[in-house]
Amino acid sequence: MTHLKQSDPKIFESIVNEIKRQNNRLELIASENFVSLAVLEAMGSVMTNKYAEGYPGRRYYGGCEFVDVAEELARERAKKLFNAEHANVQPHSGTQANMAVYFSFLKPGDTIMGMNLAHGGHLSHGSPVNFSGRFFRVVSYGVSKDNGLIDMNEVEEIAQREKPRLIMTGASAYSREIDFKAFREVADRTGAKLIADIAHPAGLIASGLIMSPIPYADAVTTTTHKTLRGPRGGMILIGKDTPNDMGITTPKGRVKMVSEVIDSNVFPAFQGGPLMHVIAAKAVAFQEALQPSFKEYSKQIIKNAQALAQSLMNRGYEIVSGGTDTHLFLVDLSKRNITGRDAEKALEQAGITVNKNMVPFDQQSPFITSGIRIGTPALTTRGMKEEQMELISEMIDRVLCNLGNEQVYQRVFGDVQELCQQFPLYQLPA
Ligand code: DSN
Repeated sequence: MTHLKQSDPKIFESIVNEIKRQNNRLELIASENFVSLAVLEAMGSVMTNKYAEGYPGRRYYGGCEFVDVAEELARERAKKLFNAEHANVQPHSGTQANMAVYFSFLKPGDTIMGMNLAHGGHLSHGSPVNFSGRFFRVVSYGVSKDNGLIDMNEVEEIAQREKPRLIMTGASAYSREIDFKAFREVADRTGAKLIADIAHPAGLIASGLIMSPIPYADAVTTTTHKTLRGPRGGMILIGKDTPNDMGITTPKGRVKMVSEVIDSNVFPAFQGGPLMHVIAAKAVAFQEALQPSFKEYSKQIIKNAQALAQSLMNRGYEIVSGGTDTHLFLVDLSKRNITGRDAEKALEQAGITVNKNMVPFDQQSPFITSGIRIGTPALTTRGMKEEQMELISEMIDRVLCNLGNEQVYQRVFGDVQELCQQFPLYQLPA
Protein backbone atom coordinates (compact mmCIF):
# COMPACT_ATOMS: atom_id res chain seq x y z
CA MET A 1 0.00 0.00 0.00
CA THR A 2 1.22 3.51 -0.79
CA HIS A 3 1.70 6.12 1.92
CA LEU A 4 -0.23 9.39 1.84
CA LYS A 5 2.92 11.38 1.07
CA GLN A 6 3.16 9.58 -2.28
CA SER A 7 -0.52 8.97 -3.04
CA ASP A 8 -1.85 12.45 -2.22
CA PRO A 9 0.93 15.00 -1.72
CA LYS A 10 -1.48 17.94 -1.50
CA ILE A 11 -3.36 16.48 1.46
CA PHE A 12 -0.08 15.29 3.00
CA GLU A 13 1.25 18.83 2.79
CA SER A 14 -1.89 20.32 4.32
CA ILE A 15 -1.53 17.91 7.27
CA VAL A 16 2.16 18.74 7.70
CA ASN A 17 1.29 22.45 7.66
CA GLU A 18 -1.41 21.88 10.25
CA ILE A 19 1.09 20.05 12.49
CA LYS A 20 3.46 23.02 12.12
CA ARG A 21 0.64 25.44 12.93
CA GLN A 22 -0.27 23.52 16.08
CA ASN A 23 3.41 23.21 17.09
CA ASN A 24 4.38 26.82 16.50
CA ARG A 25 1.40 28.87 17.66
CA LEU A 26 -0.26 29.48 21.00
CA GLU A 27 -3.60 27.64 21.00
CA LEU A 28 -5.99 29.47 23.29
CA ILE A 29 -9.31 28.31 21.81
CA ALA A 30 -11.14 27.04 24.87
CA SER A 31 -12.75 24.09 23.09
CA GLU A 32 -9.55 22.70 21.58
CA ASN A 33 -6.85 20.42 22.92
CA PHE A 34 -3.95 18.22 21.76
CA VAL A 35 -4.60 14.48 21.92
CA SER A 36 -1.96 11.90 22.75
CA LEU A 37 -0.21 9.79 20.14
CA ALA A 38 -2.16 6.81 21.46
CA VAL A 39 -5.47 8.57 20.74
CA LEU A 40 -4.24 9.56 17.27
CA GLU A 41 -3.15 5.99 16.60
CA ALA A 42 -6.55 4.56 17.53
CA MET A 43 -8.27 7.17 15.36
CA GLY A 44 -6.08 6.39 12.39
CA SER A 45 -6.68 2.65 12.69
CA VAL A 46 -8.47 0.07 10.53
CA MET A 47 -11.50 0.30 12.79
CA THR A 48 -12.64 3.03 10.40
CA ASN A 49 -13.36 0.22 7.90
CA LYS A 50 -15.96 -1.52 10.02
CA TYR A 51 -19.72 -1.16 9.87
CA ALA A 52 -21.22 -1.87 13.28
CA GLU A 53 -24.76 -0.50 13.38
CA GLY A 54 -26.32 -1.48 16.68
CA TYR A 55 -24.60 -1.96 20.02
CA PRO A 56 -22.03 -4.47 21.35
CA GLY A 57 -23.48 -7.98 21.13
CA ARG A 58 -26.47 -6.72 19.10
CA ARG A 59 -25.11 -5.62 15.71
CA TYR A 60 -26.64 -5.62 12.26
CA TYR A 61 -23.36 -6.86 10.72
CA GLY A 62 -21.03 -9.84 11.14
CA GLY A 63 -17.38 -9.51 12.11
CA CYS A 64 -17.98 -7.14 15.00
CA GLU A 65 -16.22 -9.10 17.75
CA PHE A 66 -13.23 -6.74 17.96
CA VAL A 67 -15.04 -3.44 17.58
CA ASP A 68 -17.37 -4.75 20.30
CA VAL A 69 -14.36 -4.98 22.62
CA ALA A 70 -13.45 -1.36 21.87
CA GLU A 71 -16.99 -0.03 22.39
CA GLU A 72 -17.50 -2.05 25.57
CA LEU A 73 -14.22 -0.70 26.98
CA ALA A 74 -15.22 2.85 26.03
CA ARG A 75 -18.58 2.46 27.77
CA GLU A 76 -17.13 0.88 30.92
CA ARG A 77 -14.36 3.46 31.23
CA ALA A 78 -16.78 6.34 30.67
CA LYS A 79 -19.08 5.02 33.41
CA LYS A 80 -16.17 4.68 35.81
CA LEU A 81 -14.82 8.11 34.97
CA PHE A 82 -18.11 9.89 35.63
CA ASN A 83 -19.67 7.50 38.13
CA ALA A 84 -22.59 6.87 35.79
CA GLU A 85 -24.87 3.86 35.37
CA HIS A 86 -25.10 4.14 31.61
CA ALA A 87 -22.97 5.54 28.78
CA ASN A 88 -23.63 5.82 25.07
CA VAL A 89 -20.36 6.57 23.28
CA GLN A 90 -21.73 6.65 19.72
CA PRO A 91 -22.82 10.30 19.23
CA HIS A 92 -20.72 11.85 16.49
CA SER A 93 -20.75 15.24 18.23
CA GLY A 94 -22.18 17.11 21.19
CA THR A 95 -25.07 18.41 19.09
CA GLN A 96 -25.96 14.85 18.00
CA ALA A 97 -25.91 13.84 21.67
CA ASN A 98 -28.23 16.71 22.55
CA MET A 99 -30.57 15.80 19.70
CA ALA A 100 -30.89 12.21 20.89
CA VAL A 101 -31.54 13.34 24.44
CA TYR A 102 -34.13 16.02 23.60
CA PHE A 103 -36.17 13.52 21.62
CA SER A 104 -35.96 11.06 24.51
CA PHE A 105 -37.87 13.46 26.76
CA LEU A 106 -39.80 15.73 24.41
CA LYS A 107 -42.21 15.88 21.53
CA PRO A 108 -41.86 18.51 18.79
CA GLY A 109 -43.46 21.74 19.96
CA ASP A 110 -42.65 21.17 23.65
CA THR A 111 -40.93 23.99 25.51
CA ILE A 112 -37.24 23.84 26.35
CA MET A 113 -35.33 26.34 28.43
CA GLY A 114 -31.62 26.85 27.79
CA MET A 115 -28.96 29.45 28.31
CA ASN A 116 -29.06 32.39 25.92
CA LEU A 117 -26.40 31.88 23.23
CA ALA A 118 -25.36 35.52 23.56
CA HIS A 119 -24.75 34.99 27.28
CA GLY A 120 -22.58 31.91 26.84
CA GLY A 121 -25.03 29.15 25.84
CA HIS A 122 -24.75 26.88 22.82
CA LEU A 123 -26.49 26.73 19.43
CA SER A 124 -28.03 23.36 20.33
CA HIS A 125 -29.61 24.81 23.49
CA GLY A 126 -32.40 26.47 21.52
CA SER A 127 -30.95 28.80 18.90
CA PRO A 128 -33.45 29.54 16.10
CA VAL A 129 -30.82 28.60 13.50
CA ASN A 130 -30.34 25.16 15.06
CA PHE A 131 -32.65 22.11 15.03
CA SER A 132 -33.31 22.77 18.73
CA GLY A 133 -34.89 26.13 17.96
CA ARG A 134 -36.85 24.72 15.03
CA PHE A 135 -38.45 21.70 16.67
CA PHE A 136 -39.14 23.16 20.10
CA ARG A 137 -40.51 26.31 21.66
CA VAL A 138 -37.55 27.96 23.35
CA VAL A 139 -37.27 30.18 26.39
CA SER A 140 -33.89 31.39 27.57
CA TYR A 141 -32.16 32.41 30.75
CA GLY A 142 -28.97 34.43 30.90
CA VAL A 143 -26.51 36.02 33.28
CA SER A 144 -27.08 38.99 35.49
CA LYS A 145 -25.95 42.37 34.14
CA ASP A 146 -24.42 43.25 37.53
CA ASN A 147 -21.97 40.40 37.92
CA GLY A 148 -22.05 38.19 34.82
CA LEU A 149 -23.28 35.21 36.85
CA ILE A 150 -26.28 32.94 36.26
CA ASP A 151 -29.01 34.25 38.53
CA MET A 152 -30.86 31.21 39.91
CA ASN A 153 -33.77 33.41 41.04
CA GLU A 154 -34.24 34.54 37.45
CA VAL A 155 -33.92 30.93 36.23
CA GLU A 156 -36.70 29.91 38.61
CA GLU A 157 -38.88 32.88 37.75
CA ILE A 158 -38.70 32.05 34.03
CA ALA A 159 -39.24 28.34 34.66
CA GLN A 160 -42.28 29.03 36.88
CA ARG A 161 -43.76 31.33 34.25
CA GLU A 162 -43.01 29.30 31.12
CA LYS A 163 -43.21 25.77 32.54
CA PRO A 164 -40.61 24.22 30.21
CA ARG A 165 -40.77 20.47 29.85
CA LEU A 166 -36.96 20.38 29.87
CA ILE A 167 -34.27 22.64 31.28
CA MET A 168 -30.88 22.47 29.55
CA THR A 169 -27.96 23.61 31.62
CA GLY A 170 -24.35 23.96 30.54
CA ALA A 171 -22.58 26.51 28.37
CA SER A 172 -19.76 27.11 25.97
CA ALA A 173 -18.63 30.52 27.17
CA TYR A 174 -19.41 30.71 30.89
CA SER A 175 -16.39 30.71 33.16
CA ARG A 176 -18.04 29.83 36.47
CA GLU A 177 -18.93 26.56 38.13
CA ILE A 178 -22.58 25.72 37.46
CA ASP A 179 -24.72 24.77 40.45
CA PHE A 180 -26.42 21.66 39.02
CA LYS A 181 -28.05 20.91 42.37
CA ALA A 182 -29.81 24.28 42.31
CA PHE A 183 -30.93 23.62 38.71
CA ARG A 184 -32.33 20.23 39.83
CA GLU A 185 -34.33 21.96 42.54
CA VAL A 186 -35.77 24.43 40.03
CA ALA A 187 -36.57 21.57 37.65
CA ASP A 188 -38.32 19.65 40.44
CA ARG A 189 -40.35 22.66 41.54
CA THR A 190 -41.47 23.40 37.99
CA GLY A 191 -41.99 19.86 36.70
CA ALA A 192 -39.14 19.88 34.15
CA LYS A 193 -36.55 17.33 33.12
CA LEU A 194 -32.99 18.46 33.69
CA ILE A 195 -30.24 17.89 31.12
CA ALA A 196 -26.65 19.00 31.65
CA ASP A 197 -24.38 19.59 28.67
CA ILE A 198 -20.85 19.39 30.09
CA ALA A 199 -19.04 19.51 26.74
CA HIS A 200 -16.66 22.20 27.97
CA PRO A 201 -15.77 21.26 31.55
CA ALA A 202 -16.10 17.44 31.22
CA GLY A 203 -12.43 16.81 32.02
CA LEU A 204 -12.57 19.09 35.07
CA ILE A 205 -15.71 17.28 36.25
CA ALA A 206 -14.16 13.84 35.66
CA SER A 207 -11.22 15.02 37.76
CA GLY A 208 -13.58 15.99 40.61
CA LEU A 209 -12.55 19.66 40.54
CA ILE A 210 -15.96 21.19 39.92
CA MET A 211 -19.50 19.98 40.62
CA SER A 212 -20.69 16.97 38.65
CA PRO A 213 -24.26 16.99 37.30
CA ILE A 214 -24.40 13.18 37.27
CA PRO A 215 -26.32 12.90 40.57
CA TYR A 216 -28.79 15.62 39.57
CA ALA A 217 -29.52 15.51 35.82
CA ASP A 218 -31.86 13.12 34.02
CA ALA A 219 -29.15 12.82 31.38
CA VAL A 220 -25.77 14.38 30.76
CA THR A 221 -24.30 15.11 27.33
CA THR A 222 -20.75 15.97 26.45
CA THR A 223 -18.14 16.16 23.77
CA THR A 224 -14.99 14.13 24.21
CA HIS A 225 -12.40 16.47 22.67
CA LYS A 226 -12.30 19.57 24.86
CA THR A 227 -11.01 19.38 28.47
CA LEU A 228 -11.50 15.60 28.25
CA ARG A 229 -8.71 15.52 25.62
CA GLY A 230 -10.08 12.71 23.49
CA PRO A 231 -11.01 12.42 19.82
CA ARG A 232 -13.63 14.72 18.30
CA GLY A 233 -17.01 13.26 19.26
CA GLY A 234 -19.92 13.12 21.69
CA MET A 235 -21.28 10.99 24.51
CA ILE A 236 -24.38 10.61 26.68
CA LEU A 237 -24.32 9.58 30.34
CA ILE A 238 -27.06 8.66 32.79
CA GLY A 239 -26.36 8.80 36.52
CA LYS A 240 -29.27 6.63 37.57
CA ASP A 241 -31.40 4.86 35.02
CA THR A 242 -35.19 4.93 35.47
CA PRO A 243 -38.24 3.83 33.44
CA ASN A 244 -39.16 6.49 30.87
CA ASP A 245 -42.33 8.48 31.53
CA MET A 246 -43.23 9.15 27.88
CA GLY A 247 -45.09 5.84 27.63
CA ILE A 248 -42.46 4.30 25.33
CA THR A 249 -42.61 0.51 25.45
CA THR A 250 -40.88 -2.47 23.82
CA PRO A 251 -42.89 -4.45 21.20
CA LYS A 252 -43.85 -6.80 24.07
CA GLY A 253 -45.24 -3.90 26.11
CA ARG A 254 -42.47 -3.46 28.71
CA VAL A 255 -41.84 0.18 29.62
CA LYS A 256 -38.39 1.06 28.31
CA MET A 257 -35.71 2.44 30.58
CA VAL A 258 -34.51 5.96 29.75
CA SER A 259 -31.15 4.46 28.70
CA GLU A 260 -32.94 2.26 26.14
CA VAL A 261 -34.89 5.22 24.76
CA ILE A 262 -31.70 7.26 24.45
CA ASP A 263 -29.80 4.39 22.83
CA SER A 264 -32.50 3.84 20.25
CA ASN A 265 -32.58 7.56 19.51
CA VAL A 266 -28.83 7.63 18.85
CA PHE A 267 -29.24 4.56 16.64
CA PRO A 268 -31.40 3.94 14.63
CA ALA A 269 -33.31 7.22 15.01
CA PHE A 270 -30.67 9.91 14.39
CA GLN A 271 -27.41 8.27 13.40
CA GLY A 272 -26.29 5.44 11.17
CA GLY A 273 -23.10 3.44 11.58
CA PRO A 274 -20.98 4.36 14.60
CA LEU A 275 -17.44 5.65 13.96
CA MET A 276 -15.62 2.68 15.48
CA HIS A 277 -12.13 4.18 15.09
CA VAL A 278 -13.32 7.24 17.03
CA ILE A 279 -14.98 5.05 19.67
CA ALA A 280 -11.70 3.12 20.09
CA ALA A 281 -9.92 6.46 20.51
CA LYS A 282 -12.55 7.57 23.06
CA ALA A 283 -11.75 4.42 25.06
CA VAL A 284 -8.04 5.32 24.96
CA ALA A 285 -8.72 8.89 26.12
CA PHE A 286 -11.00 7.72 28.96
CA GLN A 287 -8.27 5.38 30.18
CA GLU A 288 -5.85 8.32 30.14
CA ALA A 289 -8.36 10.45 32.04
CA LEU A 290 -8.65 7.75 34.72
CA GLN A 291 -4.95 8.15 35.60
CA PRO A 292 -3.92 10.33 38.56
CA SER A 293 -1.79 12.46 36.20
CA PHE A 294 -4.99 13.60 34.44
CA LYS A 295 -6.25 15.13 37.68
CA GLU A 296 -2.98 17.04 38.02
CA TYR A 297 -3.36 18.17 34.42
CA SER A 298 -6.92 19.38 35.09
CA LYS A 299 -5.82 21.28 38.21
CA GLN A 300 -3.14 23.02 36.17
CA ILE A 301 -5.67 23.97 33.47
CA ILE A 302 -7.66 25.89 36.09
CA LYS A 303 -4.55 27.43 37.69
CA ASN A 304 -3.40 28.57 34.25
CA ALA A 305 -6.79 30.05 33.35
CA GLN A 306 -6.91 31.90 36.67
CA ALA A 307 -3.33 33.14 36.28
CA LEU A 308 -3.92 34.36 32.72
CA ALA A 309 -7.23 36.05 33.62
CA GLN A 310 -5.64 37.74 36.64
CA SER A 311 -2.65 38.91 34.66
CA LEU A 312 -4.89 40.42 31.99
CA MET A 313 -6.97 42.12 34.70
CA ASN A 314 -3.75 43.52 36.17
CA ARG A 315 -3.12 45.04 32.76
CA GLY A 316 -6.55 46.69 32.85
CA TYR A 317 -8.61 44.18 30.85
CA GLU A 318 -12.18 43.49 31.84
CA ILE A 319 -12.96 39.81 32.40
CA VAL A 320 -16.66 38.84 32.39
CA SER A 321 -17.71 37.89 35.97
CA GLY A 322 -14.29 39.01 37.22
CA GLY A 323 -12.48 35.72 36.75
CA THR A 324 -12.90 32.00 36.25
CA ASP A 325 -13.44 28.72 38.12
CA THR A 326 -12.76 26.67 35.02
CA HIS A 327 -10.62 26.41 31.90
CA LEU A 328 -11.88 29.53 30.14
CA PHE A 329 -12.86 33.16 30.47
CA LEU A 330 -14.22 35.98 28.34
CA VAL A 331 -12.37 39.25 27.81
CA ASP A 332 -14.77 42.16 27.31
CA LEU A 333 -13.07 44.62 24.97
CA SER A 334 -16.01 47.00 24.56
CA LYS A 335 -14.55 49.73 26.80
CA ARG A 336 -11.32 49.62 24.79
CA ASN A 337 -13.20 50.20 21.54
CA ILE A 338 -11.76 47.03 20.03
CA THR A 339 -14.08 44.49 18.45
CA GLY A 340 -13.67 40.76 19.03
CA ARG A 341 -13.24 40.31 15.29
CA ASP A 342 -10.32 42.74 15.09
CA ALA A 343 -8.71 41.31 18.22
CA GLU A 344 -8.98 37.75 16.88
CA LYS A 345 -7.44 38.77 13.53
CA ALA A 346 -4.58 40.74 15.08
CA LEU A 347 -3.74 37.99 17.57
CA GLU A 348 -3.83 35.41 14.80
CA GLN A 349 -1.27 37.40 12.83
CA ALA A 350 0.93 37.29 15.92
CA GLY A 351 0.60 33.50 16.28
CA ILE A 352 -1.94 33.56 19.12
CA THR A 353 -5.17 31.72 18.32
CA VAL A 354 -8.37 32.77 20.11
CA ASN A 355 -11.96 33.17 18.98
CA LYS A 356 -14.09 36.28 18.91
CA ASN A 357 -17.06 35.83 21.21
CA MET A 358 -20.12 37.77 22.20
CA VAL A 359 -20.07 39.09 25.74
CA PRO A 360 -23.30 39.26 27.75
CA PHE A 361 -25.47 42.21 26.60
CA ASP A 362 -23.20 42.70 23.59
CA GLN A 363 -24.08 45.62 21.31
CA GLN A 364 -22.22 44.05 18.38
CA SER A 365 -23.41 41.29 16.05
CA PRO A 366 -22.16 37.68 16.45
CA PHE A 367 -19.89 38.28 13.41
CA ILE A 368 -18.20 41.30 15.02
CA THR A 369 -18.62 40.83 18.81
CA SER A 370 -17.09 42.79 21.68
CA GLY A 371 -15.04 40.05 23.21
CA ILE A 372 -12.64 37.17 22.88
CA ARG A 373 -12.84 33.79 24.58
CA ILE A 374 -9.64 32.38 26.01
CA GLY A 375 -9.03 28.86 27.30
CA THR A 376 -6.01 26.99 28.65
CA PRO A 377 -6.58 23.22 28.08
CA ALA A 378 -4.32 23.00 25.01
CA LEU A 379 -1.37 25.01 26.34
CA THR A 380 -1.57 23.10 29.62
CA THR A 381 -1.22 19.85 27.66
CA ARG A 382 2.08 21.24 26.30
CA GLY A 383 3.26 21.65 29.89
CA MET A 384 2.88 25.41 30.23
CA LYS A 385 2.30 26.82 33.71
CA GLU A 386 1.61 30.13 35.46
CA GLU A 387 4.99 31.57 34.48
CA GLN A 388 4.17 31.14 30.77
CA MET A 389 0.67 32.59 31.31
CA GLU A 390 2.29 35.83 32.45
CA LEU A 391 4.38 35.93 29.26
CA ILE A 392 1.31 35.21 27.13
CA SER A 393 -0.69 37.93 28.86
CA GLU A 394 2.10 40.40 28.03
CA MET A 395 2.09 39.24 24.37
CA ILE A 396 -1.70 39.59 24.09
CA ASP A 397 -1.49 43.06 25.59
CA ARG A 398 1.31 44.08 23.22
CA VAL A 399 -0.79 43.08 20.21
CA LEU A 400 -4.03 44.64 21.42
CA CYS A 401 -2.28 47.91 22.33
CA ASN A 402 -0.76 48.07 18.84
CA LEU A 403 -3.64 47.14 16.56
CA GLY A 404 -2.66 47.54 12.92
CA ASN A 405 1.08 47.57 13.65
CA GLU A 406 2.43 44.70 11.58
CA GLN A 407 5.92 45.08 13.00
CA VAL A 408 4.63 44.45 16.50
CA TYR A 409 2.71 41.40 15.25
CA GLN A 410 5.92 40.03 13.70
CA ARG A 411 7.94 40.59 16.87
CA VAL A 412 5.28 38.91 19.00
CA PHE A 413 5.14 36.02 16.52
CA GLY A 414 8.88 35.56 17.05
CA ASP A 415 8.36 35.44 20.83
CA VAL A 416 5.47 33.00 20.39
CA GLN A 417 7.64 30.64 18.37
CA GLU A 418 10.46 30.83 20.87
CA LEU A 419 8.05 29.93 23.67
CA CYS A 420 6.47 27.11 21.67
CA GLN A 421 9.87 25.57 20.96
CA GLN A 422 10.42 25.20 24.71
CA PHE A 423 7.25 23.06 24.90
CA PRO A 424 7.48 20.61 21.96
CA LEU A 425 4.30 18.98 20.74
CA TYR A 426 4.06 16.73 17.65
CA GLN A 427 6.89 15.39 15.47
CA LEU A 428 6.67 15.98 11.74
CA PRO A 429 6.25 12.84 9.62
CA ALA A 430 9.32 11.59 7.74
N1 DSN B 1 -17.70 24.97 18.96
C1 DSN B 1 -17.68 24.67 20.37
C2 DSN B 1 -16.99 25.71 21.14
O1 DSN B 1 -16.07 26.30 20.60
O2 DSN B 1 -17.33 25.96 22.28
C3 DSN B 1 -19.02 24.43 20.86
O3 DSN B 1 -19.68 23.55 20.01
